[in-house]
Amino acid sequence: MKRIPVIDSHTGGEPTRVVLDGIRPEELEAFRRAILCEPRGSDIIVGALLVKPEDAACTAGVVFFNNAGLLGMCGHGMIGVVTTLHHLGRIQAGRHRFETPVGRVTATLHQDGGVSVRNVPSHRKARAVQAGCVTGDVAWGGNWFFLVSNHGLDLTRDNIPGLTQACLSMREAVRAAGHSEVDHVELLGPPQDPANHGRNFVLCPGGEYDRSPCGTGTSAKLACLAADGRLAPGECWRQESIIGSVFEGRYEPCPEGVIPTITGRAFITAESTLILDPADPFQLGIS
Ligand code: PYC
Repeated sequence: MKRIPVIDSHTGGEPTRVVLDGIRPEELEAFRRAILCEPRGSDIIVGALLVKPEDAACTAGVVFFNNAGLLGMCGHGMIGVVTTLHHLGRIQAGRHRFETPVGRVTATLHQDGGVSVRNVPSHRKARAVQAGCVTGDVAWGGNWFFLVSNHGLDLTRDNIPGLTQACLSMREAVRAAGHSEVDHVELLGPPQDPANHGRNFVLCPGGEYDRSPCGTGTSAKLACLAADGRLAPGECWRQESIIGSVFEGRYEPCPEGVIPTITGRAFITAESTLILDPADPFQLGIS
């Protein structure tokens, strides 16, 4: 039997499963779906494998993964990792550095349990790209996004199946328009709560939607707002998700574009050990 200790949390409704041990980075692809997907989990979980950092000044290296493959960075996931390490007594309030496959990020754990993630440099690559019947911006926030405002759709929970289908078509169209790097689609609209500045619906690469406002998606949005001169450095942008959870975003200018800082909060939901029994025909997940 293979045993994999994990801690589960959610950040604004979006789950993170932190793998504490039992998997070497080179084994991750073989066990990725066993860790996340049915029958032990679901397609919406994002995994975070903790690895030894190359730089000893970093708390850990983190490899994020989902039902479709690896993620560059993950904002909600990093908030989950910091909350998990604090839950385990491995870190205390203060600043902590982490290595990710797309660069180093700094996370500050606040006394009230909130976490601010200073993300990798983010930028808008292309403005007003025509993709089928919509136009949108292609931007990097630690993952690649196609951000669309003129979709004409209601950003409401009862419309999630329709939003999902629309995003899948838009992703195909923007890739066909020459942006093959795009794997996330972010629909933007007005907030439901007037305390916030915008609402989003983010479709992730494996066809599931982000329950949180998406840390890397909010970073891509900040890069676009900065490029359009619509948000000043240091000014707060409150991004609401499709289920109403909120991240606060701010940016500092940098030569590549902006360095976003995203603030949110995670809650621990489970401490467990996954068991992979060689006699189980579905030990590696249901594919
Ligand atoms: O918070 O960056 C994020 C994220 C990416 C995919 C799911 N959540």
